[in-house]
Amino acid sequence: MINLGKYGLRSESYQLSRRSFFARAGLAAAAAQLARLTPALSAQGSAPTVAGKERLIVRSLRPQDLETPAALFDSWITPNNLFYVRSHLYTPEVNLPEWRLKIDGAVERTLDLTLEDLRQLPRQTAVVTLECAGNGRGFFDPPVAGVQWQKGAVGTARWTGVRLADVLKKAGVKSSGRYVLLDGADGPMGKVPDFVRNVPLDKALHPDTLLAWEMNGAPLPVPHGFPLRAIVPGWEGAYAVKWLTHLQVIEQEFDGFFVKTGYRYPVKQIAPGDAVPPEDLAPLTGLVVKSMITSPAEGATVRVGGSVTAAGFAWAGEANITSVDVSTDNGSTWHPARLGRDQARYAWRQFSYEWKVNEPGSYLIMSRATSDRGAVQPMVPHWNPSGYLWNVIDRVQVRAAA
Ligand SMILES: Nc1nc2c(c(=O)[nH]1)N[C@H]1C(S)=C(S)[C@@H](COP(=O)(O)O)O[C@H]1N2
Ligand SMILES: [Mo]
Repeated sequence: MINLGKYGLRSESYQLSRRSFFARAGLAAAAAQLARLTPALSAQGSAPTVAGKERLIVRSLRPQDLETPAALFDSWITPNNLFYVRSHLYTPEVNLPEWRLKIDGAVERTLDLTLEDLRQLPRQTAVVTLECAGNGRGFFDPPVAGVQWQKGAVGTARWTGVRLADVLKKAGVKSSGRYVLLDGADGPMGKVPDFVRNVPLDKALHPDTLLAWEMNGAPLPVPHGFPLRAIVPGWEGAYAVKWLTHLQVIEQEFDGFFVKTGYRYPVKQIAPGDAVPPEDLAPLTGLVVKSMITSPAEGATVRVGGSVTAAGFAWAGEANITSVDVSTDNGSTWHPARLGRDQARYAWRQFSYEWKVNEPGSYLIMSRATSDRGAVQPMVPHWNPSGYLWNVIDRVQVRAAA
C-alpha cells in the first residue's frame, strides 16, 4: 500500500485515516496526487532521503518523521545518524548566541539561562531508550490515523546534561506547583497547534529526569532538539520536548491540544474500532514491556543444518526486563534467550537465541519479553483510537532452505 505519510501529505492526528482516504480517492488517484506533489521524486524513481539520515525510512519530509529500519539496529547504543526522528512541526533554526531557556510560573525567581549557565550545574549522563508512543501504529486493525510507524520509532542514546530538578531548584518551585510545562522553539503550523507538553512535578523533580545538550557525545543534532531537550526516562517519547526554550511551573494541567487531546489512552478495555468518550482517556506516561527482533530480517532465507542467531532488543520503560523468550514453532514452545551484558535503568537490553534449523520450511520467529513488574507482552493488541503503545509479541517470518 502506498504510504502517504511517507511523502509529507499529512501530519499525525490531522490526516485522513488510511481507510477513509482510500475509500474516497482510490489507489490510482493517490498515486497521481503523489506524483504531482513530488515531481523530482517520481522523475528519479527513488525514495526521498534526508542528509545524514539517508538510511532511514521517510514517513514525512516536512515535518520530519524518519523511522529506523529494524534490520539496522545492531548495537546497544543507536548511532545518531540511525536514530528515528519524530517532529509534529517544522524544525526550528536556533541561533545559539540568542538562545535562552526561560523558567517562570509558580517559582520564587524567574530565570533566563544560557547554555553556559546550565553547564555550571552538576553534569549528569544516562543511557535512555526513547520510543514514540505511536511506534507500531501501522500494525493496528482496524487502522488508526497518524504516522504509520512500524518497528523503528525507537532508539537508545547516551544523553548528557543537567538534572531538571537542579534547574527548578535554582528557580525555587512554589508549593502550589503541580506540573512543569515544556515548550520548544517550534511553532504552530497551519491547523497544527504549538507542541507544548507538561510533566507532573514528581517526575520533573526525579533525579533521573534531564535537560540534555549532548547525544552520544555530540552536541544535540538539530533534528533531535539542538541546543537542549528534555529526557523523561521510561516515559513515552512525547515528553522529551526538543528545542526547549521555556519551562513554566503551573498549578493545573496545561489546556492545550498535545496534553488535553493527544497522548491519551483508554482507562478501560475497549473493543477494536470503538470510540472512547474523553472522560475515559488518561494521559500516557510509562512505556510498556516490549521486544523487537532485528535479526534475521523479515523474509530472510536461512540454511537448514546451520545455526541461526535470533537477536533483538527488549525494554519496559521504568521497569526492567527480566527475561525474553523465543519461539520458532508458532508459539508451541518457548526458549529463554540470552540477555546482553550492557544495561542501564531505562535502557533496552539486547537478547539472542541460537536456533538450530533442522528442517526446510517456513518459520515464524517470535520474541516475548517479561518485566520485573510481572508484565508480559500480549498475544493480541490493545486497540485504542490513536494507536499508541503497540507491544504485541514480535514476529519475523523466515524461510529455511537446504
Ligand atoms: N518541540 C518538540 N519536541 C518534541 C516533538 C515535537 O514535535 N516538537 N516530538 C516529540 C515526540 S512525539 C517524540 S516521539 C520525540 C522524538 O524524539 P527524536 O525526534 O529525537 O527521536 O520527541 C518529542 N519532542
Ligand atoms: Mo512520539
